[in-house]
Amino acid sequence: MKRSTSEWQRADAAHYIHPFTDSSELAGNARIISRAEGVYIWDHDGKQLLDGMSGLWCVNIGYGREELVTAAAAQMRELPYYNSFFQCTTPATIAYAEALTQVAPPGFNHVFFTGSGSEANDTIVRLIRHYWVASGQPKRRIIISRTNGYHGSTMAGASLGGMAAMHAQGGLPIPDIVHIRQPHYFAEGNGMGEEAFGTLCAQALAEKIHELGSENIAAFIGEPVQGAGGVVVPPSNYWREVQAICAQHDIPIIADEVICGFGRLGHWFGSEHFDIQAKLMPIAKGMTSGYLPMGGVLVHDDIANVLQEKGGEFVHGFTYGGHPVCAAVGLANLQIMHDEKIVERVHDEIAPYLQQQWATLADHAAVAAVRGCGMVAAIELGQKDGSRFASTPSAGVQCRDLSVANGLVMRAVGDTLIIAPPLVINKTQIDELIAKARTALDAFAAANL
Ligand code: PXG
Repeated sequence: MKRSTSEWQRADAAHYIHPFTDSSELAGNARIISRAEGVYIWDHDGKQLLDGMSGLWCVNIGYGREELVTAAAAQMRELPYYNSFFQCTTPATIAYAEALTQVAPPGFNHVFFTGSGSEANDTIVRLIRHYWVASGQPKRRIIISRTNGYHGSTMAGASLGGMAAMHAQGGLPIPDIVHIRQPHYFAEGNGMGEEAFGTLCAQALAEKIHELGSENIAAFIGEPVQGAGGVVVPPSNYWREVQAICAQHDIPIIADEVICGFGRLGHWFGSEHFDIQAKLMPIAKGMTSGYLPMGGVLVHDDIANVLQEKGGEFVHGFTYGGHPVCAAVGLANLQIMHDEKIVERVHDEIAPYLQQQWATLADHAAVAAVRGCGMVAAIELGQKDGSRFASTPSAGVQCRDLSVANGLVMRAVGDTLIIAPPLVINKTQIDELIAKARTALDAFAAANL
């Protein structure tokens, strides 16, 4: 359908309720993205943008990959849909489950498929409590999570998440989910050493376990690096200490790999970067590089075996769980990751280059701090002493809008600018990204400082 940008915007405002959007602010101004290729997207007026966010942290292999189109079309012709209920499944679903467990860390030999990361986390809440009942410890129901974590938008996903604004809508969190402090050094470190701060945050977990009683705790959940919370990279000792505390109390760790999985941190899974020995891993996004919606839960043998022996029927499932077309696209995506050695290339070459170049922005007058890990990175906008700018609109909104106007998609989380570019970005394109980010910062500084 051929329409002008303003015609699309009018129809959008009239009929479409956007997620995470104040529609009174949107008021017919939606950015209409019409096509994409490689690491670039084009809006409806033909303006080209470098996609510094991989869509929404998901288009890891870049746009325009014919292999995925071919895989989807072939699967649709052969078998567009069949379910995994009532002891059925499809070859594509099985092949993808097998291929996923081959790239997962040792001990992860099973996967439960869902339609999204949120559904994966909902599945986990039921699955882990069911596991403890089957293990003869039914009191273990409480899941400990973290403030400012993000685990999805469904009732359980948003409850696991630690976003106050989300809890305020819809009466969340649901019972038996509690939150401890996040390991956000820039925001909460108060000048103490980074490792000391890491210990303080890990100790918050020990204290919570002591308060609630380990016999009542089902699991601890966390993103290896918090994504939506603002690319919060924990102090290097944090996960090691969390791991030890959980081991001491026999509390399984759920590593939410929805963003960090599939090469984002330079390993197949973010857990491997931090040496987290998880028992459950929600996955989504990078499974299909966002070409089709898909999620899942990777289940460690320690849990899968108990469920298989003593769990009986797991009374849970989604119509589209293990969808054969999504599975075929997931398989083609994995094949590209293998053939092009994408994880190795990110680890050895591209992530180090991105982080090295990103770090050069630290000298800018508008930048208080920079950080990053693998293919995610953040800039804290502010004075060198860490204080924020008092500008209106906020520094984050201004810099993000200047960046987009200048041809680079960055995302603002408050006054934190974040990026998560496609894993296939090359060094020349990274140079372009850094130059465009600097231009946006210069324009912000010229208008405000
Ligand atoms: N876990 C994590 C760690 C996520 O980042 C989900 C679960 C939920 O996945 P689904 O597929 O249900 O969206 C996510 C999703 C943002 C933003 O503002 C991030 C996500 C979703 C929407 C917005 O950065 N991540």
